[in-house]
Amino acid sequence: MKQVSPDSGCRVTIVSIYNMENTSIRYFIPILRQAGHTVQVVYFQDYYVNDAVSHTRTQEDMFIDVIKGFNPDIVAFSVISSTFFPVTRDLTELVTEKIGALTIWGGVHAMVNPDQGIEIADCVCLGEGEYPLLDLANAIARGESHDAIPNLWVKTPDGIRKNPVRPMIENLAELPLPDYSDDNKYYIKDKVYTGDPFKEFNWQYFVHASRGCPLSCSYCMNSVLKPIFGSGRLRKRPVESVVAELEYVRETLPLVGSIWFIDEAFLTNDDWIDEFVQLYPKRVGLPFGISNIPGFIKAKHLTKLKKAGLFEVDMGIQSGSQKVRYEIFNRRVSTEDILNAAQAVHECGIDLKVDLIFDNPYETEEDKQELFELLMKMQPPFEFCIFSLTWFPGVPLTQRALADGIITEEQLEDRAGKAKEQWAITMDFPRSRDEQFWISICMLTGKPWFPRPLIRWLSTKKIVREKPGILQPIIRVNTLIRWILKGIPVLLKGQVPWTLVRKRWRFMLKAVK
Ligand code: B12
Ligand code: SF4
Repeated sequence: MKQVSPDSGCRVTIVSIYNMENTSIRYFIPILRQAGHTVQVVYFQDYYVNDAVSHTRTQEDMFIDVIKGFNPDIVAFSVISSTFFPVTRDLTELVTEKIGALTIWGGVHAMVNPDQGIEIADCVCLGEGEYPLLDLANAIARGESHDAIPNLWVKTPDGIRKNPVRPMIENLAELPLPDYSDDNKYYIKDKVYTGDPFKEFNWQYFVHASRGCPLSCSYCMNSVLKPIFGSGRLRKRPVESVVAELEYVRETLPLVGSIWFIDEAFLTNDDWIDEFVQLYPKRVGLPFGISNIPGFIKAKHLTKLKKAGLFEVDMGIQSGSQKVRYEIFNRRVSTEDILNAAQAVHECGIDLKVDLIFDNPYETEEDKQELFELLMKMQPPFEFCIFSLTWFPGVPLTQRALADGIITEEQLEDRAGKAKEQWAITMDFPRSRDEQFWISICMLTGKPWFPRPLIRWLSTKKIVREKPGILQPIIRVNTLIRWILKGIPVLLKGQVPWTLVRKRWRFMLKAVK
C-alpha cells in the first residue's frame, strides 16, 4: 500500500460505474475538496435502460491510465446496483493490482452484501457515505488508523472490523451544493472524455427533496436499507436547500430543460408545498415531474404544484391485485387509493405515468385479469413504465423465491445482470405467451383514441391470446407518436433532444422494433 505524507490533503478518485447521473458522489466532491483533499472523478461507461454494453479490455486500460496519472491514495467505488457488481469487482481488482491505492465501496449493492464487498475492496461503507468517506480521507492524510471509522467495514491484520453505523444526516440542508464542474472529471466510453459528462448528455435533472420511503416493498432495496439506516429513514429537505440546488443547476447545466423529483415518495405537507410554490417558479421555473405513492397523491397539492410547473406524476401500481400488493409485495396500497390518485391527477390536467411489474411468478391469471380491469377503470390518457421483476439479492421477495425453489442463486441480479438488457420490458425478451398477452393488452388501455369496447373485445379473442404479437404494431406506432409529440415541444422551446436521442437510442430502437 502507498504511503501518504502526513498533514497534506489526500488524493481521492471516485468511480461511478455505468452511471453518469450518480447523484450521491456529486455531494462527496465538495465535502472532500473543502477539507483540503484533491478529487478526481471517473465515470466508467453509462447505461440508461436496457442498453448496457459490456466493457472492453481497451476501456480497462484507459481506466487504469487515467487513474494512474492522478496517483490516488484512495479509490472509492459507488456501487449503486447489483447489476454492475461484476464490472466493479473487476475494476477494483485492477486498481489493487496496478495502482495499489486503498479501495472502498459504498452504495446500495455494497450495503446489501458487505461480506461480498469486503472480500474485494479494503473497506465497505454502510449507510450514508458523505462523512465516512471524509473521515477516511482525513485519517489517511494524517497518517492515522482508519480501522474504527463509524459506518466502515475495514480489512485489518486481525480480520474484518465491522464498525457501527452513525446516525443519519438529520438536516439535509447541511450538505453542500452538488458539483457539476468539469474539474478533474473523466468519462470513459469509446475514448476518454474530459469534464462532467452529465452536461452534454442530459436534459432532465434528477433531484431529491427528501431521503427515504414510508413503505418497505418486498422487491425493493428500501426493505433492506431501513434496518441499516435505522428507523425513521425518511427526511425532508428544506425548500430553500432544494431551490438553491436547482438554481445552481440552471446556471451550470444549460441543456437541462426539466426537473424530476426522484424522491421515493414526493411526500409533502401543506406548509412545504406553500413555500415551494412560492419559491420554485421565481427562482427555477422549469417544468417538473414527481414520483409518488398513490395513497399520498392529493388533489389540493396537485392543483398548487401544477401552477408551479408540475407536468407529470409517476405512480406505482406494480400489481393490479390488491392481494399480491399486500401479501407478496408487502405494499399497503389499496385499489381504491390507486383509482382515487389516478382520478385526481387526471382532473388536474397533469400527465400520468404508472409503473407496473410483470414477469412475477407469484401472479396468477386472475391477478393479471384484475390489473386489466383496474386499468380499464382509469381514465385515459396515461403512459406506462413496465418493469420486469428483478431478483435483487437480499430483498425479502428474493429470499422467499429462493426458499420456495422458484429461483436459483444463479438468477440473483449480481450474477444474472438481467437489468442490463431487460429492466423496462421490451417484447424481444423471452417470456411466456400469456405474459406477452397481458403486457400487450394492458398497454392499450392508456390510449384515449383506442375505444375501450374494442380493447375488451380484443382481450377475449382466442387469436390475440395465441398470437399477442399482432398487437405490437399498434403499440409501436403509439410509442413513435408519443415520442414525436413529446419531441416537438422540446424542439420548439429551443432545447436539443438530440442529446437525449444519443443517450437513449438503443432503448428507443428496441422499443419500436
Ligand atoms: C434515482 C435512481 C436511479 C437514477 C440515477 C441514479 C443515481 N442517482 O445514482 C437512474 C435512473 C440513472 C438509475 C439507474 C439504475 N438504477 Co436506480 N435508483 C435510483 C433511486 C430511486 C435513488 C438513488 C439515489 O439517488 N439515492 C439518493 C442517494 C443520496 O443515495 P445513494 O445513491 O444510495 O447514495 C448514498 C449511499 O448509498 C452512499 N454511497 C453511494 N455511493 C457511494 C460510494 C462510496 C465510496 C461511499 C463511501 C458511499 C456511497 O452514500 C450516498 C449518500 O449518502 C434508487 C432507490 C434507492 N433507494 O436508492 C434506485 C436504485 C439504486 N436503482 C436500482 C436499479 C436496479 C437501477 C438500474 C439497474 C435500473 C435502471 N433504472 O435502469 C440502473 C443502474 C444504474 C447503475 N449504473 O448502477 C436499484 C438497485 C437495486 C440493486 N440492488 O441493484 C435501486 C435501489 C431501486 C430498487 N429497485 O430497489 N437509478
Ligand atoms: S414505495 Fe417505492 S421506493 Fe418505497 S419501498 Fe416501495 S418500491 Fe421502494
